[in-house]
Amino acid sequence: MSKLTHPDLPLPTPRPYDVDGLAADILEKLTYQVGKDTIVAQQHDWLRAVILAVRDRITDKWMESTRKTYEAGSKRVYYLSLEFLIGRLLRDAISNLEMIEAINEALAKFDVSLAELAGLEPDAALGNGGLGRLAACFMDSMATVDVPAYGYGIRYVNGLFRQEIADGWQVELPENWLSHGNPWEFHRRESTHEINFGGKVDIIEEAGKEPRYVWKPAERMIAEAYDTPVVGWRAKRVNTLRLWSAEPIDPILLDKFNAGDHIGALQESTKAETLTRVLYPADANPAGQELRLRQEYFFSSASLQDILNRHMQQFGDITLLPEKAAIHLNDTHPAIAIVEMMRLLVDIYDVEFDDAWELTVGTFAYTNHTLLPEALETWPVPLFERLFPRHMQLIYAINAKILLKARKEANATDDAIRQISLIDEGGERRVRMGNIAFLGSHSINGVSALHTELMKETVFYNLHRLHPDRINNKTNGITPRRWLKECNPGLTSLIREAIGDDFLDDAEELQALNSLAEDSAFQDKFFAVKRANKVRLANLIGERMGTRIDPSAMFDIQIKRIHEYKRQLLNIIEAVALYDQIRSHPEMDWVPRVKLFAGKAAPSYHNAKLIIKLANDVARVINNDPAVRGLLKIVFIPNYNVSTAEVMIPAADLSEQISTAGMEASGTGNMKFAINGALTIGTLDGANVEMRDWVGAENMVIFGLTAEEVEQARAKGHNPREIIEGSKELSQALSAISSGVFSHDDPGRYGDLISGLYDHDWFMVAADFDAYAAAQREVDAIWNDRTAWNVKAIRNTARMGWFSSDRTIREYAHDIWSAL
Ligand code: NBG
Repeated sequence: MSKLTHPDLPLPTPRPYDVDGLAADILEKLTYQVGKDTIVAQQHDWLRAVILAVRDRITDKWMESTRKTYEAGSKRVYYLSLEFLIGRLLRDAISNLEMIEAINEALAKFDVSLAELAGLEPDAALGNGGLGRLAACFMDSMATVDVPAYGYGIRYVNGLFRQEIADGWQVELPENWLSHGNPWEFHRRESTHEINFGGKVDIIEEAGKEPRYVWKPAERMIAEAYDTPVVGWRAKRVNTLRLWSAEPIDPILLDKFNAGDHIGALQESTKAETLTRVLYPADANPAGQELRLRQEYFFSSASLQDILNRHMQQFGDITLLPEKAAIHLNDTHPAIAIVEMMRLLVDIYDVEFDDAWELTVGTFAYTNHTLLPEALETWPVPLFERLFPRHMQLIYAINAKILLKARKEANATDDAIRQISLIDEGGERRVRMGNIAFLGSHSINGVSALHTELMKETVFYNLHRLHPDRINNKTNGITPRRWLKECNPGLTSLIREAIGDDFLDDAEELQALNSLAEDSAFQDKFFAVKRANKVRLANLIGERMGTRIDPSAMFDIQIKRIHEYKRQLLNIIEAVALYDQIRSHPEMDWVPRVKLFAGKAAPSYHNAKLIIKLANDVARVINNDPAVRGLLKIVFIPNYNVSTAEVMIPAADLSEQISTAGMEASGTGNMKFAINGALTIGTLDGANVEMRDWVGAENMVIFGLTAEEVEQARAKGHNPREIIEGSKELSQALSAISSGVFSHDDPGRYGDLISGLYDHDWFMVAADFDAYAAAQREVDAIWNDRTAWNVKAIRNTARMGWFSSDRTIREYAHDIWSAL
């Protein structure tokens, strides 16, 4: 038995949590790790010292957790994700370790403020949007509910781009989150794996034996691990986020260097460095470039080699894999891991092909995050073959096996066979990653009830018929630590005062607030907290943009990636219509509103970038029109990220969740707003549907076409022109935009955008406009009855506990991973 299974060697004495012990430790880190004297230390030095001191305490628990997992021979969960949108870690870690006060006091001894230091930490933005943030919430919840887990991903040097707004347009700049180093991570120079690309496959035939296939790659590099420990609530468990970085095998080719080719000498380094340099900035649509495919394989292969090594080291029996490891694919991005698993099992571990397939399917599970058909990744066969010749052979072999079975056992029709195949043969032949992910997994889940049902009817129609037991639903959730406790300390202390601390361990205990919803003293306090959060946001906007907003106005917020299906355009057009109304009817009692937008557009997504420009153009005109008398203000906050969300969400009165029904798989921002006491205006899309079930239809404002109605309208071809001409408000707003009222400098700027609405209106902006405008006036009416508004807001907080990612993770652990 190895030392790993008999850990009788001692662990160090855990680090102290008392104020003096902490202060001594921080000072020690500052001196010996950062190398600074207190009298010259800058804020960044203190930040580093504090992080190192906090990390030590996490590390103590990490060792314990790891030993526990080894000793118990527990099953481990491996969450493979190309994105982890983590944000800042310091406050989160201190909160989960329950040492906020102690650290505050310890730092006070040096006259240093924790809040100030925490604000200096860069955001780790290794993700685009919902999918990446979900992975980060899941890391927190897996540690919290005590699932032994590893997150596996890429350590991008440049995370999601920094967005600046120049003359109203989005400008992308590199984000360098590592510029001051990353004190959270441990660089594991010993945990490396070789990753190969290209070349050819040799077939070695010996009499009486199955032929062997030997991949002779053309390119080789190294994947090196960086580990960040992730601590769960009350430090119950610490798991590992392991991010891979590419390194050259030969950092410098000396023969080339000596021959005077100084640039060529570095070519291996450059190649490796490029691989893990940037996160692809496309959200919910495929990046489609060779480098992206290389990234996908690079991290999948490194992770699988790592997983199999660990498994064999501990259990010594490859057939135990499904019992001891659950590998989860976060979308199709790591789907190539299924083929890589087959390669490792068949070629390296000498497992029979059919047995290897059974082990693979038993181990893998896949979450689908979007129905947009164009977002299901596919790769041209020639590209795939060039980079992964052995994998291509395996794909053909798997495909033959599957199609034969489908024909024989399921009597699949020719058309069904075409849809099931791993290769798309219509036109240029392409490898279908969605089909690989589905067929190589024992569980395929959607992320909301509606999305899961639509998956069965649309993108996976034939695959679902072949395997009717595989698709299941796991409605998304959010971690209530970051998205309630830490981002909204005011509300958290109010709730603790009112109902005690149980909700901190089980968010569903928030239900106890229901009995206080009608209590006017509680309403006043709830309102006061919201007001303070709005002041905080107003200050941030003042500082960052020099724009003044009035905290007594309604804060109406839409923050998320900019996408046509998310319909920021609908929101802007409604603002234009409202602007018109306010000017034409100055006598009416308009509700003062601030409409806040933030979000990034994929750099290549033309219409999304135009929508950002439109928001800014409209804002400039409306905000400067004295006839509006400040009743309507529009603000586009640049560079939306996790930290900005943490300030905006607690300050929201109204949450805009207005996607075209059937198109938003779940949404998770919707949950964050509602738990912080915002009312939702939204369509019956994604998780909004289940939110309505939980918070009650009377506490949300739902409008617009249902998914079924959208489907019907598209099928029968609706007539948007007629709809627009039938709505005076809408046609006026559209003609103002398209005639250049908001773009004097370039009157034709929005011509195409608006004529798209007349011509096809794929996203049902025109079709839903009247319903949306009416819903907004309903919102105004509720706002005018302050008590009614407060009651609804409180009920939102009280009834959102089910949307905790702890609940989601427990469901994954029970139903998919068998890991609890
Ligand atoms: C996104 C969906 C969201 C969903 C998140 C997390 C992708 C591909 N999908 O609706 O658009 O909330 O995933 O599941 O980014």
